[in-house]
Amino acid sequence: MLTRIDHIGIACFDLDKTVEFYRATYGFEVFHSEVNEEQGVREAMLKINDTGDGGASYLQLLEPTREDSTVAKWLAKNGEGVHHIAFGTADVDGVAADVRSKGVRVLYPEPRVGSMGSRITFLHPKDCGGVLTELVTAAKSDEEH
Ligand code: CMX
Ligand code: CO
Repeated sequence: MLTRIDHIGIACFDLDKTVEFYRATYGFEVFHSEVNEEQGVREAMLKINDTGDGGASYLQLLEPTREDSTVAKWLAKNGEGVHHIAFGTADVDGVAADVRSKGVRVLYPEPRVGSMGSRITFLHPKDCGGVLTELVTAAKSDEEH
């Protein structure tokens, strides 16, 4: 079951500048930042609200760390903007299997490591009406089980 919007992923050329825009314009502060070498991104998570299912909602600001990363490729083609949406679930494996059985391409055979130790996978945008869609199980909900 999908229980919330975990985050909206926003691709940018300059993470520090984009963080400053969200701070100055809306007052959002960086809750967490990290580099995910596997995904080829430097990222900042801006927390928008807390929910009761072990996760929360965030904006995920993404700057590519290398030219051959998916985000660098996307930025070169589209410029800055909304890159993907992510739904939260307590069971990323179960939701991925369910969605796969409905004919939607799930990009990874097994979930990989995402922000803050979460487990993530992606659905192909061409099977989702042009929307790159991520599924996330927050690390915190795992710990609580
Ligand atoms: N949203 C919507 N459509 C997208 C897209 C996106 N973010 N990225 C690519 N596409 C579309 C392209 O426009 C292209 O469409 P056309 O053929 O009509 O031109 C098609 O998908 C293929 O795109 P591509 O540029 O050739 O890119 P690839 O096929 O090499 O990669 C994808 C696309 C989805 C497989 C790849 O981006 C991917 O593996 N994404 C998942 C990982 C990821 O995005 N990581 C960064 C975020 C990390 C995080 O959230 O933690
Ligand atoms: Co994401």
